Amino acid sequence: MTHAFDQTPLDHAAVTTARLLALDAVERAGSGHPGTAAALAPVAHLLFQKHLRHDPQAPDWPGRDRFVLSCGHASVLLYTQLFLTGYDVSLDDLKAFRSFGSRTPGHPELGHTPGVETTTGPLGQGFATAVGMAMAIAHERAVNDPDAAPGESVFDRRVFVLASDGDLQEGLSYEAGALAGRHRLGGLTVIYDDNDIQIEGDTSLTSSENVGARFAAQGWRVDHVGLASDGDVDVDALDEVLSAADRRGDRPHLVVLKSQIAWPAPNARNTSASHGAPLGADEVAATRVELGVDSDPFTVDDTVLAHTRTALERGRAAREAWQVAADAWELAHPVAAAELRRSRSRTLPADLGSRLPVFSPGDTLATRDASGQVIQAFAEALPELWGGSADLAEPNRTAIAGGASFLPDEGPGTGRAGRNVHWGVREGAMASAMNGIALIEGSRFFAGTFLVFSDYQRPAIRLAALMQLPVTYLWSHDSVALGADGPTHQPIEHLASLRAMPGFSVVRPADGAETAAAWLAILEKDGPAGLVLARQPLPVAPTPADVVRAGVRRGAYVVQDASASAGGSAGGPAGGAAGDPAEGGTPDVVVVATGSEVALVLEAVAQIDDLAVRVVSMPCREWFDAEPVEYREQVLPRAVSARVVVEAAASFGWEGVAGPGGVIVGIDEFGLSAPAADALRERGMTTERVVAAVRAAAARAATSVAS
Ligand SMILES: Cc1ncc(C[n+]2csc(CCOP(=O)(O)OP(=O)(O)O)c2C)c(N)n1
Ligand SMILES: [Mg+2]
Repeated sequence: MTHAFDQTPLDHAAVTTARLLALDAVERAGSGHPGTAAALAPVAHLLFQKHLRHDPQAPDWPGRDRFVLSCGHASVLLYTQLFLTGYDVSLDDLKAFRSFGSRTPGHPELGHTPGVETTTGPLGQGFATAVGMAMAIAHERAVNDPDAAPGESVFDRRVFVLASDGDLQEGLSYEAGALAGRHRLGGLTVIYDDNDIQIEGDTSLTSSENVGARFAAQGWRVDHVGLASDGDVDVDALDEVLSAADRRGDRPHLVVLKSQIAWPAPNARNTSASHGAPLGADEVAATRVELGVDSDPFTVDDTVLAHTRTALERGRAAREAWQVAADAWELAHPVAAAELRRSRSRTLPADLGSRLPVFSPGDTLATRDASGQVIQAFAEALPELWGGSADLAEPNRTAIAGGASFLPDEGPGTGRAGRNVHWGVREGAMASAMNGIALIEGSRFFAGTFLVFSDYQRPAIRLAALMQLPVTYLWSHDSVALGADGPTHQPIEHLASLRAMPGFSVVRPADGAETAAAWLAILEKDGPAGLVLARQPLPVAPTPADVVRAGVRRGAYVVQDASASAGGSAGGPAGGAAGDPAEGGTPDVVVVATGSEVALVLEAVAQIDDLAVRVVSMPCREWFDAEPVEYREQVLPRAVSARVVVEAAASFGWEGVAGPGGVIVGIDEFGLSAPAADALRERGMTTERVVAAVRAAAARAATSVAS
């Protein structure tokens, strides 16, 4: 038997208050998105007062359900609920909506506002992030509490999403919806605000699809809720379908909810104009009349507030009850509990570094292969490590050997505790969902594809960087050296474009030893990073392991130095360089290379015996830039203007490292279809070109000194 939300007059008053607060906040800010916030106030009230399990005073409580406002433009809808239910968001915060330094920014931003679970605004992202949250929750439950009855585990948490037309028009929602359906993510509920309005007008301008049928075809349970007789959303009917949908459901749930944007504003309702601009004082006043209230802006009646703040008591009670169950689980599962505490606190086992596979000078292997081996080693030590690839697990080397496939339990080799996620050819949804997985906190997750297809992931990478989420991309096939698949598959501009993104680390190791060190550093630094991996075998440089480990962590280090006093005799491996990279004195020329080009450079400079050439490997510019100036000066002395940078990719962005006297050996055109050796030669990745560049840089420096 279902039961409708027993709305009291106080609930109605609370919804009216929420509607008007949203309109008032937008008026005061002079900008914002009032229409949807006003129309959906009853929906948000229903969720925050009844369906969402949350404690406003404990916004980080791990047992809470998650709410994702995918249509982030309606942020004031969320802020209003956060204020009314008793989060650390005040009426003054609502008055400061969209202003500098406020807790109530234009779009919800993680870390800005207690109760905001993820940054949203780029349409489609919140929806796909929520799919990842539901995946991570299902995984965590299966790992830790597989025997609990459905709905009875402390790990059962639900994810609620509000999505708009734009969210579901984005192709990303197709990918993410398909994944949620395939994985039968019962903990996911999406309320689709089917208001037939978007910025340019009626959605019939752009869409004729049956959205509900689309999701049903993807395996979702779909319900439809029409308008109430007065034109408001039918919150009772919504409550019924939410209550009826099995809380322990074995399918994600979409509710196609009819609404009228800006209802009940008498003139603005149902107009696209109400989407993204203040309604105006007259229309807000008319809305007050429509609602039968005669109040000043930002008025909140004490009895209304007392009513909405009953959420505090309910939240506390829910959390305490949950805590009792969580304590019981801990007592019964001490080992798993200790692991969970460790992984949620983002602590790594102290001996992790000693578990890394060792790659020694003389070994030759592709960095993607080295990464694959590191994954196996880490998978043993880190139960929280899981990952997958967008249908490229083999070429990306992302499979965890012996790990099951993350799927509903469908027989041997499957199950939600599975550590290998098969994303299908859905790079975008994989990336967005990885953000959601990271937001559930206990996991360490990696996602693989070819570097060239990072373009499909960029919006999610950007959000990961903005939120500083610990996501790890594994991008293999990192240059024209992937060969005969040709220019469509050969990345050129990707490294530069990814490096241009603030807060994201692009890590391109030179060989197996650097790859192992890079993986460790990525986990230790615990921020958003992409590990860029080569397909072709590469020799491990003759650098001592401790130098590599320390140097990679710092982003750049001297791989080989040359003694200036020796008049250009190559100094050999930088044995003592960890402590004193400048040991060999000031070089004539510094050559900086990343990834596969380090080996190329070492080969090239072996042919130069009349100049003191230092070779610097720079696997991560962002990490190097964060080092103290003294270290950077040691590695790249300002006094040496003769610099060469070598990277088999667009030269764009290297000017700062090369300096005015420097030479950049890059590839500033698309690649070509040819075996690796031919492709490299045709695009100028040759020892001859490197040698010529070193000589040119040295000559330039000599001229500028002379002049
Ligand atoms: C990826 C992306 N493209 C464009 C926008 C700009 N934008 C914000 S809302 C919106 C569409 C509004 O229509 P709808 O999603 O139906 O929201 P409603 O007005 O009904 O709340 C657009 C194009 C955006 N936020 N994200
Ligand atoms: Mg709309």
